Amino acid sequence: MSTIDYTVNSQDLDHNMFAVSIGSDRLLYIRLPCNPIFPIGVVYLSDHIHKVAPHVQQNIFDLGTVPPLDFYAALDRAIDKFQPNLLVFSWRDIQIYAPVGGRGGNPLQNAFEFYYAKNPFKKLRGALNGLRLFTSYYTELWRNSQLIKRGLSRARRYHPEARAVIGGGAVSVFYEQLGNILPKGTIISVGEGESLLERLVQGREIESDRCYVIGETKPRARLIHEQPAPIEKSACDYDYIESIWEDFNYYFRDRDFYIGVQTKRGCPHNCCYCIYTVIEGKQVRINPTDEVIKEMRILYDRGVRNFWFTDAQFIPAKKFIDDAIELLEKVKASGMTDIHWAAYIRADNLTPYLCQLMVETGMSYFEIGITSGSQELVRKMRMGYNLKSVLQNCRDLRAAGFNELVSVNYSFNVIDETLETVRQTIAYHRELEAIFGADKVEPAIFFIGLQPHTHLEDYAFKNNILKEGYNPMSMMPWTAKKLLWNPEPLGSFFGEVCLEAWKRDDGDDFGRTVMNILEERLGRAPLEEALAAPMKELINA
Ligand code: B12
Ligand code: SF4
Repeated sequence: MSTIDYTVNSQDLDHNMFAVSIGSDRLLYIRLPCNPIFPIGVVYLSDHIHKVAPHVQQNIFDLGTVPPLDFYAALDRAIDKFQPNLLVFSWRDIQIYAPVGGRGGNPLQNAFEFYYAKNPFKKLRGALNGLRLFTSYYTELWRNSQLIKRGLSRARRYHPEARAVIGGGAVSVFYEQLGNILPKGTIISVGEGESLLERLVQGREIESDRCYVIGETKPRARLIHEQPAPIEKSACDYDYIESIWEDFNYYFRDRDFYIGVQTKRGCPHNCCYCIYTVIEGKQVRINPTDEVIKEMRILYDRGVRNFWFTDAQFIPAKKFIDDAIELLEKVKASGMTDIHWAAYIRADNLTPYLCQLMVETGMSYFEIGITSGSQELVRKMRMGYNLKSVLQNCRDLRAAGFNELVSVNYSFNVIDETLETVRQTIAYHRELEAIFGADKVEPAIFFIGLQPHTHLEDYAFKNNILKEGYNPMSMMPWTAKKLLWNPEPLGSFFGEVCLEAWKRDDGDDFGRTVMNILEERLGRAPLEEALAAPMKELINA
């Protein structure tokens, strides 16, 4: 049940008993502790609720801006001050496997030292650092569930009927597992939260939304695959946001922050390891460009110069090239000439004109998320990329004057990697270096963190790597080894190459060192081989 039910005595009325549901009208948004990334999710949610239900009182409290020792006391203060009857918790991220220093050091290095090091001292170092990471991971989970419990009981001092609802990126990925660690009665939301919150403030039923209530309902089968509610997005009213958020200026004081602006939702692709396409849905919904520009202008006038288009993909497919062009033409015409922007961009969906616009409007950072330089593997991973077009588009981008850093994401050993496909990836990478300049191309070596509800998870079941019912949130070393995807027979080889790279390098140039070691050991395939996908492989894929 989402609402407070007041049953009116039927004798007072001419007709039978009926129930009037009163919606929540004091919403406190609590962004759970997180590295300081602008909390665009709660900003958009509160903006939406203000537009559809202006009578509702709202307040934003961001634990991302609070020092850890003060978390509990600051939460108490925020609740005592605002006295909410609905606690809207937003949880951004849980998985922290990354090739860079994360909250617990360099998780990839720790894990690889523990799993693959032959030197016992290194193995021990990996184990100790891994233990630190393990402890901080479980402590964070426990702490967040404590914050939710504590917040709820504090709010009930003022409103005994107060409820908690939780959503955000981390919740969308792990909605099934989080039901085991959060308090009964908490509403767990999957994906976009606008329509659910709208229902909660309007006192409507919530069963048909993408959510479930711990202890009362079970998540429906395939809940995550349900389509999000269609919502037409308008420019965020930042004057209103400032009025409900005491620490609003935190992200505006330091000019280095990239402030999120969403230009569309959804991704039509099927990349085997990716869950965005399920969270946001396959149907791409474009936000009206005038509204996007209006929002950027509001932020610009407040001094913002760095924007992150937070779309799952800024140009999800060829048919959205015109939308990207329209948006960037309007950015250009708006006179915001000194801005920088970044986004996830599929480099196969560019045209020379779009490249020119990207450079002219201040695209300052470019990530090429191809995962592998072998066309054969890219197809097997269902990524739908044509690597030849990516190269051509990169040439166009360079010709348009792009001279900034390019990060190329490689995840080795996802599906059917062989030494030959590694040699192809090296060839592809060297070609990108030839286009942009070796000093401008940074290979970012990732290993995929396996996520639930993906094709890769199915593949792991079918190949007996994981068993149904495994816990995707587990960091127990034997499960974590499988989730930090690097299966044998090549797993130990990559483990050893990475260890060698960390030994040679002080950590700043890890990706380049890995590429160099791989080339020293395996050599380089001819580029044509990397770009070709043999038919027999496609049939088997
Ligand atoms: C853009 C993005 C980034 C950008 C952010 C740039 C910026 N300045 O904002 C960058 C590249 C920096 C980034 C980094 C990371 N990211 Co990221 N990122 C995304 C992405 C693609 C979009 C997030 C976003 O802003 N969306 C737009 C806003 C409006 O949506 P939102 O915040 O999710 O909020 C909506 C809903 O979640 C919901 N909602 C939110 N809160 C609540 C609360 C309630 C009660 C309800 C009902 C609903 C609700 O409603 C909101 C409005 O519709 C998502 C994937 C995705 N498609 O969602 C991953 C995602 C959030 N990232 C993720 C991760 C893990 C990371 C990293 C930790 C990766 C890493 N290992 O280093 C880092 C964090 C770095 C750091 N410093 O800590 C994960 C988090 C889940 C998890 N696996 O743990 C996601 C979900 C991707 C994934 N599937 O794994 N990321
Ligand atoms: S294109 Fe990007 S967002 Fe879309 S499914 Fe593939 S990896 Fe995910």
